[in-house]
Amino acid sequence: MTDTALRAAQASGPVPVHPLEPAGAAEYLAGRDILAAAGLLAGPVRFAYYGLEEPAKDEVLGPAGETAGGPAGETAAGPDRETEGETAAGPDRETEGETAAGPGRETAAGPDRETEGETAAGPGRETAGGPPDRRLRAFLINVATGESCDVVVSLTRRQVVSRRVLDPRADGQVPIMDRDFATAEEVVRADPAWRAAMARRGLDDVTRVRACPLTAGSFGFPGEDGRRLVRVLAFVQDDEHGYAWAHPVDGVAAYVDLVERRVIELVDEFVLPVPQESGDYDDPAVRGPHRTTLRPIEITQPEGPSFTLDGHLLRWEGWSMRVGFDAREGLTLHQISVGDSGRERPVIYRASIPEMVVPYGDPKFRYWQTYFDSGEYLVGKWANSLELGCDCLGEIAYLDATVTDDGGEPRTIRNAICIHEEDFGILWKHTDIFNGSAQSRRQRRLVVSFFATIGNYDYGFYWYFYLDGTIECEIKLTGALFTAAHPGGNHPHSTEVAPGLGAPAHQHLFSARLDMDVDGQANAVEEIDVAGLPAGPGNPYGNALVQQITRLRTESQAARRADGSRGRTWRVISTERANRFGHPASYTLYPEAAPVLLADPGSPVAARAGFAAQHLWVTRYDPAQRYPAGDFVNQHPGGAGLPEFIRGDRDIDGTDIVLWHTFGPTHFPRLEDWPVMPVARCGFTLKPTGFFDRNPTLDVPPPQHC
Ligand SMILES: [Cu+2]
Repeated sequence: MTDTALRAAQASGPVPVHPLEPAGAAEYLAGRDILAAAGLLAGPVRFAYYGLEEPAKDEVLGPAGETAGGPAGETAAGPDRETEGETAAGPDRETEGETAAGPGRETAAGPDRETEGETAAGPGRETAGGPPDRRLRAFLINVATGESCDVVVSLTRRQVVSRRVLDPRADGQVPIMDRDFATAEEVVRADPAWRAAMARRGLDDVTRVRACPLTAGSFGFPGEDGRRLVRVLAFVQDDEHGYAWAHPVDGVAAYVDLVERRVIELVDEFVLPVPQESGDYDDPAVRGPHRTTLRPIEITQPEGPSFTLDGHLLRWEGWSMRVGFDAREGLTLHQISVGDSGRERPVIYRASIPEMVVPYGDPKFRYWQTYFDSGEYLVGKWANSLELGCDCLGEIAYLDATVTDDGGEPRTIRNAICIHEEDFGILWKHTDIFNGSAQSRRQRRLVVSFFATIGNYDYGFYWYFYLDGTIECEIKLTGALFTAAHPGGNHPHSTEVAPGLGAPAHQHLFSARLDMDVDGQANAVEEIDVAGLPAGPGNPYGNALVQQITRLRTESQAARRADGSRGRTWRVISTERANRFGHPASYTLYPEAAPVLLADPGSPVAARAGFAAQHLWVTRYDPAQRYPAGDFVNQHPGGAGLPEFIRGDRDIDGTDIVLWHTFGPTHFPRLEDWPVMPVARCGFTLKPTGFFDRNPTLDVPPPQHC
C-alpha cells in the first residue's frame, strides 16, 4: 500500500483493532502526522523508537480482570472479552487515566513534562464504552541539538497525550539509530588523527576500514557528561565479500559525539598487527568443498498444520495467545492460556525478552564494551526476514512485522515471525510388565520465533508450547564473535581463535519479563529447594527427601539467585484456584542457574545492568514498569529498572505480579566458535505443577502407524 492509500484508509475512520494488535503502517503515519501538527517534528527530528503504547491490563481485561469469581474457564481471557464495552470503563480507569503515561514515568516527569490528555479529553484513556484509547510512543531526537523527548500520542483522539524532555545527564540517551552507523563511519574517516592512527598501522586507504559504533556506557568521564556518544572500533574489509570481524584494528578507539559529528577523543594505546587469516566461511578456500553425504530430510504435514492463525490470534491444541511485535522487544506474546477439558485457563498475560546485556570481560582498553541489545540497539528493528526451507522447515506460517525507520516511516519486515509445529520425540511411553500393554505417544510443540542480527551476533528467540502444558523459552546464539587482536600466549580474558585474532570473554544476560496470570491475576511465588534430611528421629536411615518451601512475600525478599545444588525452582501459585486436592494451581519456573552478572558489584556496568545481578525478581504489576534496565538505557548513569522498581518493597502475595528472570551463558569462546559460531542455547522452562489434576495428555492418540 502506498502512503497515500494508507492515509486514506486511516482517514476513513478508526479501524476496530484488538487493543494488543501490533501497530500498523497506517497508524505510524497517522501518529507522525499528529506529532507534526503539534510542532514536534520541526527541524531535523528523528525517531529513535516508535511503537505501540499498550493499554494497561485493566483496560484490556476490564476492571475485574480475571480475579472475578466463577470457574476458571469462564473468566479466562478469550478473544471476545476485550471488545466488551461494559468492561472497558470502570472506577479503576479513572485513577489510571491521571497517570496516562504510567506511574513510573509520571514520577520521572520534571517541569518539562506536558500532560495534555487530562485537559483535552477528560481523564484516562477511556473512549465512552469503546475499546481503549489507541496510543503510540515515540522517542524523538533533534539530531542537530541533541534534544530528546519521550512522547505519547493518542490516535483515537488525534492528539499528543504527554511529552517529556529528557535530561541526558540523569536520563541517558535515546537508543542508537540506523543513521548513527553511517555517521560514525563518516566522522572517523574524516578525522585527521584517526586517519593518522590508521596510517601508523599500514592502513592508508581508510575506505577499507569499517567503523563499528558501539554504545558508550557511562563512566563519569570529564567532557562526556550529557553528550550523545559512541565509541568506535575499526575492522578491515578488503572487498565487498571481506569478513571484517576477522581483521580487527586493535588499540585505537575514537570517541565520537554524534550531535557535534566529531571525534572528541582518540584513544591510541598500542599497536598489534591486524590479523590476516581469512574468516570468510563462504569461501571454498576457507571451508573446503561442501560435504556430499547428507541426504534430504523433508518435513511434510499432508493435512496441514494443527494450529490456526486468525490475524494475530494463534490457537493450537488448547493453547491460545496473541502474537505481537515491537521494535524494541521483538516478539511479544499476550494472553497465553492453556486448554483444560475445553476450558481456556490463563497462564501468562504477557511474555517477552525486553532486555539483554552483553558485558565484555577484558579490563584493558576495551573495558567499556557492554551492549544492551534491546534498550540501546532495539533488537526488534533488526529482525531478519526468514526464508522457508532455510530458516524454518515444514508447514510454516509467517507474520510480517512493521517497524519504522529513523524518519518514522513504516518498514515491513517480511516473514519476521515464524510459527510452526514440530515433532519432539516421545511424549510418554510405558511397557507394563504385568498387563503387557505397550504404549507410546509422540510429543509435539508449537514454535513461535524470530531471529535478529545485532552487529556481529545473531540471536534467535524461540517460544515453545507443548502438549503437556509446558512452556519453554530458548535463545539461540550464533553469528560472529566480537574480535580483537591477540598478543599470543595465554591470555586470561581472550581466546586466540585464529593467528593473532582474539575473542574476548563476555556474558550474554537476557531478562525475561513474565506477567503471570496463573488462573487469574491473584498469584504468589514460592521458592522451592530440595534437600535431604540428616538422620535422626523420624529419619533413622537418613534417606528422607523434602522440599523446603519459602513464600516470597515482598519485592525485596523476591530478588533471588538460583542454586543448582539445591535444585531451586520458583513456583507461581494461584491464590484463588486449587486442584482436586485443594493445593494451589501452579506453574513452576525452572532456571538454568548459570552465573548472573560477574562484573564487580561496584562497577559502572553493574550499576547499569542491575537487573542482571539476580536470577529472579518479582514485582507487583505496574504498566509503566516494562524494561528491566529502565526506559532509557543508552548512557544511563545506572540504578534504573528493577532495583528501582522494588524500592517500594511492595507486597507480592496474592496480587497481580510480574516475574523477571535473568539467564544466559558466560562465554569463553572456543576455537570451534570461529569463524561463525554453531548455535549455543540458553533459556528456561515453565511447567504446570498441580495445575492439572493429572497428566493432561492421556487423550493424545497413538501415532497412526504404531
Ligand atoms: Cu558470546
